[in-house]
Amino acid sequence: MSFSKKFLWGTAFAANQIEGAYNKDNKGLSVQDVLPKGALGHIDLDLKEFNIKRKAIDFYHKYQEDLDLLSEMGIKVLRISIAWSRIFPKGDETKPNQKGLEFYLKLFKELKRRKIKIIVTLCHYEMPLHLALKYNGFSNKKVVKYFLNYAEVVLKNFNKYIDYLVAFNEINSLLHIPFCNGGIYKNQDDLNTLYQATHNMLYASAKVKEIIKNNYNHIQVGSMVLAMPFYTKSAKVEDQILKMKKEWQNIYFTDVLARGVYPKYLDNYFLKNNIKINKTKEELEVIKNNTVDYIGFSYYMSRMIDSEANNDSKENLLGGVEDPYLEKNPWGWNIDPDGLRIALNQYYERYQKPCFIVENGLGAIDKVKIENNKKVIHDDYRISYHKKHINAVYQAIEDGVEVIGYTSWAGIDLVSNTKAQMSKRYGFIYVDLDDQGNGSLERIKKDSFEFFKEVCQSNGENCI
Ligand code: BGP
Repeated sequence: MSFSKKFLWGTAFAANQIEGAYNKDNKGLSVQDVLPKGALGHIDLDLKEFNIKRKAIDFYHKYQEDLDLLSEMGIKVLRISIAWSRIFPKGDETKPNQKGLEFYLKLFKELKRRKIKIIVTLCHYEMPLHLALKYNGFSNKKVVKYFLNYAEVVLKNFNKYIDYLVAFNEINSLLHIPFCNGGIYKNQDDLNTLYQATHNMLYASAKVKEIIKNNYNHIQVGSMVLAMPFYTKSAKVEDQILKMKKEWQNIYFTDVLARGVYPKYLDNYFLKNNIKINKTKEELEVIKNNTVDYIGFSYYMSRMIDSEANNDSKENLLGGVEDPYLEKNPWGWNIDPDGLRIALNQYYERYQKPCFIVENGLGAIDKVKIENNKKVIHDDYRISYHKKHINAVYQAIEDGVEVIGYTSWAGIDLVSNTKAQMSKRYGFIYVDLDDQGNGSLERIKKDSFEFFKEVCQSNGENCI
């Protein structure tokens, strides 16, 4: 058995983590511009603190050079996101910013010319700041209207370039990073506000699918959730019950998107906790009739849970306790390739829809060395991470799971989301930039560049 000839190998990134040029060509501020320490940090509305995302790796000006390198690697697909605040600087305007559209048109044309397929994320953790401050983000249905207007503009202008689409990045992380994900500025601990926002986003996602189905049905629409299988610390029944409940909190997003109905366990959770959500009949109809074509998800790690401990650690977004059986990266994220096989099997068994791994990678500290007058980065740890995870995908395919593709996070070093650090590096291509914003922005191929090139060329054979 081998990977199907149609399997899509590629890489992924998000506008706010690479583009920089945060106020160029009429771009408005996004929630990212006021998160100087990343998604888990505080909000700095005065923009007084240094925020590396405003500069990032300057993809806005260097995209040609970067696409040359990615083409050399032989990727078949690239997942990009569009910065909403480049198209609608404040978010509630009626007419789009032409300069923003021009930038993405250039980018799409370049990708087409290079025969690279495109996955678009409409909102990857970067709502226009104005929508967060004035309307409290997605907790307000007006923001759904503005988002759908933005989605229609993107689709009208770029539909012929887009192959796959997801509306929101890691929609399920809203409960954990509400400001970064959904622009929830006020009442971040209020369950009504949070669950109303998740409903509004689930509806908006289904509505985008409806627009696509009716007008641009060559585009496949997927979910995009943060997958994180849970293991229990012990075989005790209390741990198993906790696992079930924790999974509900995560899986209900794909349950709604893939099955088109709210699961009973969630309705009951709302009743029990006196959570009252405004869901209209029309919205529920749209959700019912516009389920996703594939299950897109990111996978970084699994988590261990323990009914006798506090499982609320925020560092990895979904919480949990220390897992003594797994290696970790320097940020404490578990390294668990088998967890990816488990996640793939769980999604496929539950929905029988093809899966697409749209993010998977290792954050690590890389060192540049000089050898024979050449700068080199020996990142064997990253090669090993991807090799094992791709092998796990292969095993899942052997188990019977249908998988569309694998886009690594990320082809090029970029600013980390949770910590806003450059030193947490993910790329196969190094970028000379440190956490304080110093550096020439030079791009240097790491050892993993050749490895992933071989993955693309051999159709994954070097990992099985
Ligand atoms: C996912 C996000 C990405 C990315 C990745 C790694 O949750 O979709 O935007 O950043 O995690 O996380 P971090 O950058 O915090 O290491």
